[in-house]
Amino acid sequence: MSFPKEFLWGGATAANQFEGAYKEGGRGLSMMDITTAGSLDQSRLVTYKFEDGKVGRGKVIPKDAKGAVLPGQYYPNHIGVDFYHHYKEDIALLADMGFKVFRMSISWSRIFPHGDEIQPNQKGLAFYHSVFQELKKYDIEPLVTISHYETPLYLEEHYGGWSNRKMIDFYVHFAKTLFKEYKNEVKYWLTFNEINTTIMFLELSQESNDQAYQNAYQQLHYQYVASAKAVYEGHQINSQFEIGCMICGIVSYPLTSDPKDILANRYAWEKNIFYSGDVQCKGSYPSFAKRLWQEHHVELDITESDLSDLKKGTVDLYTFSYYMSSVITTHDNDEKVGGNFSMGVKNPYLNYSQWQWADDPLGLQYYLEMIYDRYHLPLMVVENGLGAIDKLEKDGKVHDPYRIDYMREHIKAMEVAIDHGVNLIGYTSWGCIDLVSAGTGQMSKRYGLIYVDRDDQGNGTLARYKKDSFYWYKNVIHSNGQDL
Ligand code: BGP
Repeated sequence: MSFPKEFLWGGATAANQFEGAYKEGGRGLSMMDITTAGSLDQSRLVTYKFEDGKVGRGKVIPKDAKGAVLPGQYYPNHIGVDFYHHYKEDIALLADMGFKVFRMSISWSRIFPHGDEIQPNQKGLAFYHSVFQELKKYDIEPLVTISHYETPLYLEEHYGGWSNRKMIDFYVHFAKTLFKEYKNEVKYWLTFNEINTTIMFLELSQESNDQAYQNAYQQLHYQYVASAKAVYEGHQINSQFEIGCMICGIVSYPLTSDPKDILANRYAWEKNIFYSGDVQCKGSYPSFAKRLWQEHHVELDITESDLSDLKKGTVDLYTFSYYMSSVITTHDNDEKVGGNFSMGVKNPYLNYSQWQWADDPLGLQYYLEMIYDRYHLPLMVVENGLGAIDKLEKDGKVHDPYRIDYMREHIKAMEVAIDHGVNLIGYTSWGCIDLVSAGTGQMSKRYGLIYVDRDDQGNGTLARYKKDSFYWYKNVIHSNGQDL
């Protein structure tokens, strides 16, 4: 049993949680810039109406009567961990660990401040050239997410965001601009981060009525078409590009052997995982889509040319995040799991993190084998890790054996899946450098192998420190996964 020689070991980040410099270099505002700490969980899926009657999805933007974004709120994403000014130092640290790949996203509003311009912001383009050049110095391959949970705020306010078909063109123009600009610097691309969460987390929202499903499925459809057109265009620009989908991979199990639970779990897989994967990997809607739409009386705007675009733009890679599994039941009175983004009922066989995320390495093996069997595409785990509260000791050390244990077991699970025939080509641990948590909007839920001195109130020097997991992961990479 061993990892292939060219296995892509590395780590992952997202611009809105990491980059900071939200007003520098000509960058426009993005939806995430108006997300206050801790508000994302409740507000991520809120559907709201603009004054002109258009329906948008996102947060209710905290504004005063004149329409200015309300001051006095804390916006951790504005600074992130300031990768914008620390990228040289950060990339040197990643290189020290022996990274082969670095997953990052490009901030859309840094390239198109409003989102509907024809000409890109040259300063924005230049920033990412500098990052890619720095990565190249150390032979680190960039893996770029084109849209990681952010759209320019202007597009939300003036077009209603993804409820509007026009978004397809704005997105494709953005993607094409990146493909042309970086065609010799970037080979691996992901179109949308965790595209399936639009549907997956809808039931957690207070507004999960038929109208919310109607909006969510429609927005998803436009995103699928946008993704497929981008894949197609990308291949015209550089046939060597490897362009993937990115799915939030939460394995679910039935709680009991009651056939009703078995069926409910199967339906959960279809809605949460297979719906998006099938469209993006197979190029058409699966047969069960009809049932899902009927369930909520959904009627979609889907044209003939959309269907042909979906066919022409299937992805080259299936990538996904994996943190936890969940349990589905039709029975009442079972203990519900709380915590950010976790759902279902408690699994008595598993341990839970402080945020109630079930620690389940076997679930990763299960997912890898299930998905590979379904699509036969190369797979990549592009997010995995343990969110925990870390302590910076006086001597500048951070002892995080819990993180090492978590990663070790998940890496072992990947190795078994590879041994069972799965074509897994890479692994990027989430938040390899501490960053702002998406779910809690705070710094204190940390994933990094590198500690960043910054707290939930925004205090701290932003200095970087190597955690114990840094040295451990360095060894894992050096031994190509043998020394765990
Ligand atoms: C995924 C997102 C990431 C990331 C991660 C951890 O859903 O793609 O952006 O943040 O989850 O979640 P959290 O930050 O809530 O712990």
